[in-house]
Amino acid sequence: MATDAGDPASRSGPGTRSSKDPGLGTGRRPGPRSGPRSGFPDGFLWGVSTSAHQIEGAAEEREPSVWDVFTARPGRVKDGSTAAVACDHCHRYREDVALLAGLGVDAYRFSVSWPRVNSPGGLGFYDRLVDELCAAGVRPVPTLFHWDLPADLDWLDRDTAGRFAEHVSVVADRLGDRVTKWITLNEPAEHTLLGHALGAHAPGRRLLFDALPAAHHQLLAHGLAVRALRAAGARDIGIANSHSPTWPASGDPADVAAAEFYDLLLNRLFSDPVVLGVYPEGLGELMPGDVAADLEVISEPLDWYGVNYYAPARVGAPQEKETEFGGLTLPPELPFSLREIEGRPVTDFGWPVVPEALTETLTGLSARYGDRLPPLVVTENGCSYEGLDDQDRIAYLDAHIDALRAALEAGADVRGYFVWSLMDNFEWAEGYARRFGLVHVDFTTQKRTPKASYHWFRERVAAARG
Ligand code: IFM
Repeated sequence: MATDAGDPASRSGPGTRSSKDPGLGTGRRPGPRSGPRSGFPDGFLWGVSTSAHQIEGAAEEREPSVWDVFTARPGRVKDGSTAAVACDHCHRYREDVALLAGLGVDAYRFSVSWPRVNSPGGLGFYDRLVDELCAAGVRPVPTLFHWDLPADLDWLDRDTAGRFAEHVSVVADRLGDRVTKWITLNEPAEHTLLGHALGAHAPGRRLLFDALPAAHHQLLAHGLAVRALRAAGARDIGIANSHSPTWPASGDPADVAAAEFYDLLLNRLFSDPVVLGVYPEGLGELMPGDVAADLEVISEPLDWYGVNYYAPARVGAPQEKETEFGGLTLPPELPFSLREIEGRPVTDFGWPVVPEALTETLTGLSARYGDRLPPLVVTENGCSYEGLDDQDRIAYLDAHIDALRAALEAGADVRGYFVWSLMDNFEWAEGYARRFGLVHVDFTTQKRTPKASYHWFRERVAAARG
């Protein structure tokens, strides 16, 4: 196995615990599960996340997705790369599962590629992966859609929602004897905004508000998927929605109104229908079809609600000209503008590090939805930094885990935390330039090397269980 447990990068860090390094491959340690002493409830789920298109490679063994079409167009991915090989995970999954076992996590969140499932032998890969995870004592938590839509489908078509439910039934029938925890969709907000409204992600459309049907059809697909999973006997179902607290750029009423609208569009557009069965004010009218009937489906009860959190947004009144922000080109037609959050460290991606906004997200969701909100799980949290001795990542994760604990203390019902990501991977329009992994991947040799954060996270999890 091309790992390096003896890497000097593994030996120190701000949060490094003093207990003896058990080395890779040890698996989960015996002893008490998490308990009140650590501040985390019994059964709290510790995990890491990835997605199919970002790690699997083996593109020639599956049908194309919208991302293959998008990356083939010049200039769409910053370093000109594609995910054709990525981490070659399809051929190296055993090594990657050994890394998960060595990390001592309870669960692994990965995604099932719909184009691969449509291809001969595609489901067999997930069969083998799930078997390997179960044998290693790591609970498989598949996401059923993480942006890699089959190239011949389109979220602007209502039919895609029904096709998704069929795909979900096929996957659940094959894996449901070993998989008990499921995620329907990953971040429909980003897939709508970046992929359909601003054109920065696949399928590369720049429709602005005409992208809203893509959001509605994904939400409908989510509800139909919940029904399909229940029909297949699943009892532990969630969604992974992104949430960013939205801070007005100033107290000026125009900035406050713009921030409120941004919150509606990026956060509540995706949580209100799922949790409450309603669209936020003014947005339901813009959706296609029999919206009231669809909302019944979209609000199928969930067992838990997943939150992907990275950073808050600072939002101001619209600007008169096109602006660039965080690699996005924002047209003046948008009723808001994005502003820098000053005075904070930033990741290599330029995202501000604001751990207390995770507390705000979790407590804010609890306050808004009260008894209607199922238990929360942080399904993604992480940061991009270079290097094997990634002390900045350790500091980021440590502070965010503390922020999660603060939310627990404030009464939020949070049942799990997943780091994004197990290993460096294809970061969409950024290509391989952003490294989010606990494990370094050399994309030339495919050598995996656990970073300092890998060793640190293993100890952090063990201490939290203790
Ligand atoms: O890499 C992505 C992931 O696919 C979805 N959530 C955000 C991550 C970091 O950008």
